[in-house]
Amino acid sequence: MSRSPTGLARAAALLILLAAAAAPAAADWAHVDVECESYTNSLNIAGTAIGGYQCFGASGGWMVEGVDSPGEWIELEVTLPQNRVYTDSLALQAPMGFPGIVRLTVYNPDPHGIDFMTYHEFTGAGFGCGNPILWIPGDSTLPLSADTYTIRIEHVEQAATYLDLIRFAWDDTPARVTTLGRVKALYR
Ligand SMILES: [Ca+2]
Ligand SMILES: [Ca+2]
Repeated sequence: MSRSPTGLARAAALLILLAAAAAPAAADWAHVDVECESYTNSLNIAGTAIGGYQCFGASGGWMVEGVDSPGEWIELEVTLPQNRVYTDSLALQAPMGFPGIVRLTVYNPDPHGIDFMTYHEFTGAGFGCGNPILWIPGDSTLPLSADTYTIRIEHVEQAATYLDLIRFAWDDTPARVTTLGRVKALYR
């Protein structure tokens, strides 16, 4: 049995199409960053007062100091551009060798209820300029619609925390859908 050149070309095209459909798409992560020093509200209970801490090594040149007692928090606004499953990470510092936990809560503005929480568990590597700023991922994902949210970052346990930046990231890989109609079209 022989195939016409056109038939061979169609078969080759089909194989290429199927290979493309089967190949895993490389992740293309997009993100939105919010500087912690842009906080709009805060609660200080004890210890050092909450305020800006200037440091050339920090994102935007500033961090937030004084989030050092359980129950203390800062609040910020973030606008998420798409309906996505987001991951969040916090850039922070804490005293060398001290463990700590910070909770991030996402409030839907209307109605103003709690939508999601993630916990960030870390061990400090020193704080102040010249010490590393750690990226600590949240412990769960955040399926959120495109909207403006209030974010609360709250001290839960132990180590004093210097807060630098929040990053919300999502996989922005374009969908590559191969429909049955496209495959059939090759044989018409
Ligand atoms: Ca404090
Ligand atoms: Ca910052």
